[in-house]
Amino acid sequence: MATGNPHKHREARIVLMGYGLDLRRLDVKRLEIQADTLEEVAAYSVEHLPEAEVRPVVVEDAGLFIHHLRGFPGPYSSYALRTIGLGGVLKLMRDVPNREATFRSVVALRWRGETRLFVGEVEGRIAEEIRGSRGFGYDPIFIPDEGDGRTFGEMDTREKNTLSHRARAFRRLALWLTSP
Ligand code: ITT
Repeated sequence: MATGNPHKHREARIVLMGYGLDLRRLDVKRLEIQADTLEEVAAYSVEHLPEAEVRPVVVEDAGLFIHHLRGFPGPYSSYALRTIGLGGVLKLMRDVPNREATFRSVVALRWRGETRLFVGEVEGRIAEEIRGSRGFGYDPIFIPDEGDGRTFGEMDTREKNTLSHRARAFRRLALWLTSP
């Protein structure tokens, strides 16, 4: 898995371990284009990785889509985090009753000259304030609908993996790899 983010690798590795698959981290900077869909970003990244010529490689592109903001930051999630940060997102959502959001993950596998995409999503809502210090990125402001009201930032990795967009996408990848 080519990623500069060790949290993402750790979460994905735990999911794949459950299927008897080993996921090593390639600490290379993946080429990240700016595009309107996670699918385009993930596919472009994996298709421009020299390592993908010699072994199966995955990259994952994730994003938080806030419904009231018509899907912003979506594919621009890392830019938004670097610029306005969690505080800025909460400010945009101040006194907004519709707090629904979708976290999406697109995993692109490059193997034997072909690209295959696996998608995972989780529905939730944006918290009123920052809660929890676990996880990374938007975890302290995302409350999954199927949880007990805690943010991802208040859950350990195992709990986050029962619900998360990333775990869902990587489970789909694992099922595809292990199906006869
Ligand atoms: P790589 O591109 O090197 O894989 P990244 O952290 O930039 O690592 P993404 O582009 O996929 O990963 O993520 C876009 C942004 O969304 C980035 O700011 C992440 O911190 C954030 N993000 C992604 N997955 C997340 C998750 O499970 N929980 C919270 N924030 C997440």
